[in-house]
Amino acid sequence: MNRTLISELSALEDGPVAVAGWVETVRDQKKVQFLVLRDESGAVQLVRPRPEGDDAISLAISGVSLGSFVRVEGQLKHDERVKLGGIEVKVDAFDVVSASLPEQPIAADSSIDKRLDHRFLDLRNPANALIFKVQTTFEHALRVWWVEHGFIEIHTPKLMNSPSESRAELFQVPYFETTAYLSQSPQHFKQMAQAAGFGRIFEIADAFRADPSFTARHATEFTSIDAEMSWIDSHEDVMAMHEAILVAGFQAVVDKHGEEIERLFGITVEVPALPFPRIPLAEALKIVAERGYVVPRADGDLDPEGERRISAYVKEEFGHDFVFVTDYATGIRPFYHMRDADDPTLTKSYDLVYRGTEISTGAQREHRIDVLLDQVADKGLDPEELSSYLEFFRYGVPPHGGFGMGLARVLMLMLERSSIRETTYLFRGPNRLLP
Ligand code: AMO
Repeated sequence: MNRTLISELSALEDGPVAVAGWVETVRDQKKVQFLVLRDESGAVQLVRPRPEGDDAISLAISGVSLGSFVRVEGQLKHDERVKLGGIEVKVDAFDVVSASLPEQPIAADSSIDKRLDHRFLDLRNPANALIFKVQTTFEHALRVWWVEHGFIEIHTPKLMNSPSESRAELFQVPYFETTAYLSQSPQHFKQMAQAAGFGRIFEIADAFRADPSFTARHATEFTSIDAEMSWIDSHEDVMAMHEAILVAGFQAVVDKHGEEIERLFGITVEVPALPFPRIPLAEALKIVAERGYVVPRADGDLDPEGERRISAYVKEEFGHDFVFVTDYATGIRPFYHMRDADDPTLTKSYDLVYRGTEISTGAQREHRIDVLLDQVADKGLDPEELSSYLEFFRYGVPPHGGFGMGLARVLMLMLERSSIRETTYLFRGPNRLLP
């Protein structure tokens, strides 16, 4: 008999079915044995009246350890009195396909570190699995949007011969006779695609940062959502694309998982309204200062508290969870950001802040080689080290811009989880290389 997914049982008529999954609970009573069986789609109650003097099936049920994977054949019966979905399966055959050790090493209230040590068990929790169903839907919606708008998907190398962002937070790996760097961002290669005449590209892939911090939003390896497009007039065109893909992604998540998210997390995901508010950085700093918080950073950037405060303001004023903070000062942006023609102390760039946390950086890039070389010099960088990147611009590149966005941060904030450890399949941090 073919296996039926548990979620599909309720639509079937009473009769024979086969189901398979892992044993979540057993109530081994004298007269009747009850189990809850869970698979990737849901849970169902199994029931077996205990025969006089037991038999092979009742002994197998009594002996099965929680978490074991089993295959069951039986009779599906609709019965309103059954709390779990109004159905149950009366067991005819019970096969322990892969037994679990008897003691479960984690419980729902174990510490996050302990849970991550046994992540495969942690992910059996339907709420944790839901995060990755949401992730799939979200990424798919972004891809669909990009494909429908003529973007090409690229896969760029993660082994590099030069740093992709800055010399800070750089992983070095021995590479035959030389040293390679793990890619911190596909920045160089997404811009190369503009020189290649691809027009519009995206990539969803790993990025690596040797960042020693232990915050809720930093990992040493994370999935970066990147896009880059040619023939823009300013960073405004990038922001317009950026907010459009987010709306598409959120809409798909709400449509497909809204109810389950409410049920398992007790929260309502809302599709953000267009356009997202935009506030120049200088104004954002002024707003948070007027509201009692002077950002204590010499470089003039927002700090995490400043991000929380500007988000709180935007929520109050505009009822919005997102804000594009724009026009960052040249001193706190990388050399490749285009500077404002009227005010070269500013860049044509933005950060996207969602519910108080930065989720993305975007900008128009400098595509004019002479200006780019000036900016490299201005930042005190070595043009020799950047020679492969600079080469792209010597044969013509259209005006272009794009953004990079951390996937796990978006999910953490969307689903109101406490850390990207919860929204990353397998988290990597300074103290974690396992599992
Ligand atoms: P940036 O360095 O701001 O920009 O990174 C973009 C986004 O990537 C995510 N991110 C991280 N997520 C988890 N752990 C980390 N250690 C980490 N570092 C960054 C954040 C961040 O907003 N090349 C530019 C982007 C561009 O201009 O296209 C870049 O990498 O969500």
